[in-house]
Amino acid sequence: MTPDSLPRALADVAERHPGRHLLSFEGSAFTYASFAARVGAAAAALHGWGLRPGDRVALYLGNTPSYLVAYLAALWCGAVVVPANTRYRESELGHMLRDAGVRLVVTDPDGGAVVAAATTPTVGAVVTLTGSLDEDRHAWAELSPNGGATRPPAIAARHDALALIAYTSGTTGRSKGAMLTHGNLLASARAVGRAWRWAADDHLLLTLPLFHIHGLGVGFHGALVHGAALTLHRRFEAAAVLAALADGPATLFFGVPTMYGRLLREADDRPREFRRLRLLVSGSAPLAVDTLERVERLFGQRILERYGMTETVMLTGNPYAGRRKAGTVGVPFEGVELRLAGAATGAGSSGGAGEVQVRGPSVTSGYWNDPDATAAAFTSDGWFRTGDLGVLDADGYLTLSGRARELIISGGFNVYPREVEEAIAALPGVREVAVVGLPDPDLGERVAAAIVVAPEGPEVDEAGVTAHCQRRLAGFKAPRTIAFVDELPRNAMGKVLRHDLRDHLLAAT
Ligand code: MLC
Ligand code: AMP
Repeated sequence: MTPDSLPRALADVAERHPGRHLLSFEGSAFTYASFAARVGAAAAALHGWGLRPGDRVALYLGNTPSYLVAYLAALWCGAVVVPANTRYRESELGHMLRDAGVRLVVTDPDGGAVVAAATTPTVGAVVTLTGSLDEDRHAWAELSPNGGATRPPAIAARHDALALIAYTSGTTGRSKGAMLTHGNLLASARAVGRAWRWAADDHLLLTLPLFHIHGLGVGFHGALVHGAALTLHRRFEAAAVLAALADGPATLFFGVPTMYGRLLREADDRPREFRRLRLLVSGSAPLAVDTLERVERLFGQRILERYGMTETVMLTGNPYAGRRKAGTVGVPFEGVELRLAGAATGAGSSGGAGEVQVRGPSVTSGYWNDPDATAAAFTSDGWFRTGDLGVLDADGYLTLSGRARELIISGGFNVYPREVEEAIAALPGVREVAVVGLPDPDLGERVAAAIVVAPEGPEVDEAGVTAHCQRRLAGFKAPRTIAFVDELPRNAMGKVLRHDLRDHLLAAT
């Protein structure tokens, strides 16, 4: 029978092919069986902490095997995982813990201080994972409050039960938790796998963060449901990736456009040969045609660009065997229905484009604890509104042409201007502020702020604004361009003219 949950997928391969390789990390290797034994021990420990089906567990820790063990162990117990970006600061993490009613936080020594500051009354325990867990499987059992030696509970995960509440920046300045079931996640991983011919002998090089749907839902779930292998890196580092692709076992590599730009810079116009690689994939932000062409020239691989979203998992992709059209995000994955609705207006809209609306087995049922946001996200006939604008060509390929919402995508991380504006507006001496995205050769877009100071207030300078933002927000949300202006451009209704502001900031910097 096909596994109906993520831990079941692990247990199945571990039973049928115990010695098969699953994971490599900094010199350690894990077979499916040795990894499953760790997950079982970790599930027993989490059960010992009182974790029960439906409870929410937040993960705030870096990319290590322990992340993946804790993730599957929580799911094994039937719990719902809330992955947290490790760049988030106290208020961003605190909001997620509060909103999701998180009961248990799993972190590592680097995360301890932020977790301690962010903790909320529902959090009953904080479990801190140390590096030794990656080496010693018995250490997992000792994490249990009752000293270990408990047997793993039965797998409590179910197809229709929630697996993830994935927080994604909201237009109101606070992030919203997209609810995804095991069924949603498995449907996407399988559809993507069929499209990309993912097989058990494939090996993924994964350097994306595990807290976002790209690294977790496309990368890790894909490897797991296909009984395949992966090498995990703590972080993306261009030289290490070029070396690993040249000499290592990887057949697959997935990245955001910023990563491909950095690989090209690192390669410095010298062609490279990658030993076993068969597929490079880009997503999460628009890939420049020039980047695609240079990668093809130097690395001999035409990147397959695909499009997805936290709320929907993967939506469209260029074909594996057919024509990969530069500048497009391809055609819907199996099971995904897509339509373009009306001629949209708003920021970034372009003539003839409509809002991309989707339906399918991987699409969220809505936002946790937020019926208003859920109602607003769906049309009356049940289609999910992505907020992206697109056009379809005669062959059915989608090109994204803008966004109906004010969103900045910087290096693959999403930043909502409103959240940054609210943070800066709280700084004494700031009268008004507007935040926009400017084109950036490395990040795709960078965050820029225009500030009007209050003449009577305390002095405000660039360093002060940056320090203030970095204290309150994840570092990638802090503006990299700050301009002090006499007034913000507004229309007759008083609304900030973001296009004009963007042009002004571009001319001034
Ligand atoms: C890091 N910094 C960024 C940044 N990443 N600034 C703006 N935008 C970013 N994306 C800043 C840090 O705050 C720090 O600033 C400085 O850069 C160096 O930090 P670093 O940790 O050394 O950065 P680096 O490792 O180089 O990170 C770059 C990166 C990373 C591209 C590897 O941004 C990244 O992993 N991006 C991938 C995000 C992702 O997975 N998105 C998928 C979302 S899911 P300072 O000032 O503090 O020194 C999704 C759906 C879909 O979108 O379709 O996939
Ligand atoms: P997130 O909310 O982090 O899941 O980001 C989802 C958003 O990323 C989508 O709504 C798109 O705006 C954007 N996105 C994802 N893939 C692509 C792509 N290939 N090209 C352009 N934008 C993309």
